[in-house]
Amino acid sequence: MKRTIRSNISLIAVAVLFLWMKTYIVYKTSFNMDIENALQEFILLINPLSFIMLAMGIGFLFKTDKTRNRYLLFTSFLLTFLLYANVVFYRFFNDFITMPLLFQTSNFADLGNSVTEEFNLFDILYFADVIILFLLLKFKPSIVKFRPMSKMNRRAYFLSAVAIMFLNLGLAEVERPQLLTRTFDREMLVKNIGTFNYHIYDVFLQSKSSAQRALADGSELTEIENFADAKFAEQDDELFGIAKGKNLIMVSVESTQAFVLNNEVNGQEITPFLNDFAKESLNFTNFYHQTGQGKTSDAEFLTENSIYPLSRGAVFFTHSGNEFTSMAEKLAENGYYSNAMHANNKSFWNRDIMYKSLGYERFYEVSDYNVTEDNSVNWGMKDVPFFEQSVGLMKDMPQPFYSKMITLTNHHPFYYDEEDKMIDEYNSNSGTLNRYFVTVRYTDESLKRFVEELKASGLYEDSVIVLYGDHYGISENHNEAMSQYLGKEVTPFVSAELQKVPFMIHIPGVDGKEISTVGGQVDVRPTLLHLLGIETKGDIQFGQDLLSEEHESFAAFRDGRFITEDYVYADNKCWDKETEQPTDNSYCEPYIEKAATELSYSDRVIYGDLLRFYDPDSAKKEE
Ligand code: GP9
Ligand code: MN
Repeated sequence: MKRTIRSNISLIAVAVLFLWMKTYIVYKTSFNMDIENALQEFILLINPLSFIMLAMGIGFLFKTDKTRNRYLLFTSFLLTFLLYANVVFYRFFNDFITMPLLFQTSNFADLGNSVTEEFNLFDILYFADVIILFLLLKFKPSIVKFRPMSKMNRRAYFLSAVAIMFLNLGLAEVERPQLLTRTFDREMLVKNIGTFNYHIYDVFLQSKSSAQRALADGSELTEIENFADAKFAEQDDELFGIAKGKNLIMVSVESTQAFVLNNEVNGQEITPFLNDFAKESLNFTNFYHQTGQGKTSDAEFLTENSIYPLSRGAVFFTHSGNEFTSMAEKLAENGYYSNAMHANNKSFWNRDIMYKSLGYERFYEVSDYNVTEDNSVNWGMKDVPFFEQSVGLMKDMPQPFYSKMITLTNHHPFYYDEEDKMIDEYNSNSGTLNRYFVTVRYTDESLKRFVEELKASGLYEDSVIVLYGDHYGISENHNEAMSQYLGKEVTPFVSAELQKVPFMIHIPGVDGKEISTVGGQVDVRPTLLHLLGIETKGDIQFGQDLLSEEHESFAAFRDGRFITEDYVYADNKCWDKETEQPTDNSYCEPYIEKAATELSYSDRVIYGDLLRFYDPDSAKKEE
């Protein structure tokens, strides 16, 4: 009896079970993953299984016990080693290993030291199952005997592995829509698809971009340089350098669309502070976001580089190893202390890595803030304490500084604490839109308090304050409620116009002014640098200074739509801005080509990592 039970334990089943259970235990003990509900827990439990089954399943193909045993042991060891490497890395960096990170050789010196300090004698426990498997195979091979399977059973084994993978991906999609195309946070990826699949996905992203990069050479850049030079809009002499030497504080205001400005809900003003602040600022009233799937990070990418983000995926993830000539870097070269402030997990949108490529000297992230249950809601720390603590940090910064700040409270699903509710919810069939007004109002209040604190600290007079909306907050899924609010149908024209976001530049001592030229986030870099008295001629930029006489009214969206002075191109139709109705397509035709050329040049810069061939000094000499 005893004998049959023993010989019934299949070696492959043992190898799978050991590694599966261990991975789950490691998830629970060595990584700090927030699990919010039973579904997430279930996903976490099953996510390593399909990969492990497939990897160990290869064992069926070996003909002799010896080679098969070696393969299974080696695979157990290798996968354990990968898991363990992540554990050690996580102890220090609170993050998972990525391929671009392994290629960032300049970080290796720091990394080596931090990693060796994180080893621990008890870590041998991570390998316990591999050791047990080894001992069993060596001394008690009869216990874990390989049981050959019939062809049909083997097929069933592989089919169930694939089925589990699809179940996992399906559940992950429910839990986090567009998980892979948007490539959110790495923690979220590991939580949903599992650590092993995550590494495969990461290798895929890496090899794809390496191939495109490898095929590129410097000659491509010349064509793009010519394009950028032809596009350059000469700065206005009177405005150039008007804010020279001042600090630059740029706030990415989460999910804030322009339609809330100077508008009411239930008779209550939605953004009283922004409405006043706009009057004291250079206020751009036809400014559009141009983001794609990378959302907030795409807005950051656009404003920093004056290059478009990608049409799929987030460039912060896919091309974080590229060379850039960002605003942060340029300001640092001009004596600024460039930094970013955002009280969220630093690896969200791969910021911890991308910010280094963008040349920020410091990233003030969640661990730099005092975040408590009380001062958090929805996605994390509330905007009021975020700004309050940020001013505290700013007081100690060397001046002039450039701080890029990102708010968080007004984020989908727009949950708020009752105590922060300053206006009533709207009443429609969309809870999202109803709550949106309340959280926008809260963020407006937080900005008001921020400016008050800057005044109290003495920083206000020495600082240019820039506010921009990162992207839409209300998607087209809420068109019915939106049309109820706007009192008109949300046609493709209205939808495109809803992509307008606030953009205001406040310069102490400079009168406010409304500027109605059509522009977008891609125009931010040259506009701001020129105000700070820094030339951008010769830089590879796809945007233009919005304050230049030569600025052309135009904003291309990442999905092929665009806006001109008089027309909106959406849903393959040309809409007349005045009548808000479709008109003859020929009015838009010349711009269709223009938008496509511009976006494709921009994509080539990213895919080919072309800025690595760019030499600013030689560009200057040629002038
Ligand atoms: C998270 C925040 C939100 O750190 O920037 O990102 P989003 O989902 O808006 O792109
Ligand atoms: Mn955002």
